Amino acid sequence: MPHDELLDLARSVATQAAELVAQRRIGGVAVADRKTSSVDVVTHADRESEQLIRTLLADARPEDGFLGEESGAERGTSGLTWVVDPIDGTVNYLYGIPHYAISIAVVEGEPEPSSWKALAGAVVNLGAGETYTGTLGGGSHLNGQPLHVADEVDLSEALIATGFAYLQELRVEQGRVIADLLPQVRDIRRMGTASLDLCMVASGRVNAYFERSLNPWDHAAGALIAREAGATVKGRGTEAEGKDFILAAEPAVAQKLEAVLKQLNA
Ligand code: LIP
Repeated sequence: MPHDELLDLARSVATQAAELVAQRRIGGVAVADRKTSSVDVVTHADRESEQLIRTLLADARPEDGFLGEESGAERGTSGLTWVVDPIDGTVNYLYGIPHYAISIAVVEGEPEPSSWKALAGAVVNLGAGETYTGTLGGGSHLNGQPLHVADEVDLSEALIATGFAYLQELRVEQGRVIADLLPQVRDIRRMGTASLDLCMVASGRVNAYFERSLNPWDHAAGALIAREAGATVKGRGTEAEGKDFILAAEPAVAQKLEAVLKQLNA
């Protein structure tokens, strides 16, 4: 199937899930469960959204595999896997901050970020009326308009986005890194939705983004969108439960930030 058709499916399914999730927010949201720590929450809407996405994708492409935040992995036979975050930015969603997204990517190869190739991805932020899309070799777009990363800047003039893990030991480490990095850059943002942080690198709204301890569904679509907009996207596996470190920025900024983060043992 051509990448454009895969993208059409990703966008359509993500939009339907975004509508469901917005509907479920009316009247407020309650925590359904806690996951890796007391601050890592899941709502009923996360589960409903994933169920809807899973059903729609299975109806359209029954041979493909699936990897979702809430319901886990299922191997397919086609060599393609859909990697899904049914609500990225669940904490924002819980509090009614309109900065959360449905993130859907389709990848080729093993459903493991170090060995897969993302073919198409859509990140839908209904609150902002924004749909980010990307296809391998086809560029990335925001509501149909082509995206490009910001120009090179000195780190002292770079606006950097980051995020924090749910595990408290890691947060202590992340706080230390932020304290050392803050005086060296223009400012730091923690917006709470990794897929949108990557899309913001793609649109030039921030100069760079880095985060430790992400899961594949947090970055599968956003990393493709950022890369297709001209960003260098670097990831490495870490010892922490197979979670990822990711850094995305205009190539020269990425190099400078990577060097500083290395010095800080980030
Ligand atoms: C969350 C992110 C957030 C990041 C957290 C977490 P969730 O995803 O998008 O920005 O800092 O590490 O992964 O749990 O809302 O899907």
